[in-house]
Amino acid sequence: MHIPTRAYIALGSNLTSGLGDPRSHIQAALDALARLDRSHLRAASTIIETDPIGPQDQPRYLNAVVAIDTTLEPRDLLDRLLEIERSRGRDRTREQRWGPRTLDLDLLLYGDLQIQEPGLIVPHPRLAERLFVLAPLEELAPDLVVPGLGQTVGQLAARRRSAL
Ligand code: ROI
Repeated sequence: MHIPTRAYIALGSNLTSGLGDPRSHIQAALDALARLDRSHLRAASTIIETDPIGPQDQPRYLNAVVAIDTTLEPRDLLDRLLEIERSRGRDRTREQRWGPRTLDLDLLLYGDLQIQEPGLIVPHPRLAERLFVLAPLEELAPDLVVPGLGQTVGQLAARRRSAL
């Protein structure tokens, strides 16, 4: 057993499906993350309602961020996240880029690792642009310095707010 790594995961949903509405998708994801193997859920932000970024002709989103401590490798963690998405009916092969989704789980940060692999870029490449990620992340970790950016989450959020 090695030492767990603190990872941050973003949750988003703006679509009702046969399985439920956005709040139920977020709740199901939180439950699944709380049960994740080789991992402990350490903190969950409040669930916020946000205007869609990207195409505007879609419903508002619910967004949240969680912190976990995990001994899963990044790729294994990503696979678990995609599995949870699929359990809520998400089919990434049949959707438009930046369109509505039942459940979106993004691996934002994995300790201080920087990873550039097909399908797995950490820190998440659009983290600093997205207040719907920065605001809930700031609740959990305002003083965390984002690897590669050299700024804290709080600084990035403030910068983003003043750019709006
Ligand atoms: N906009 C908001 N507000 N929240 C999201 O989670 C979200 N996810 C997306 C795009 C389409 C970029 N817009 C979003 O994937």
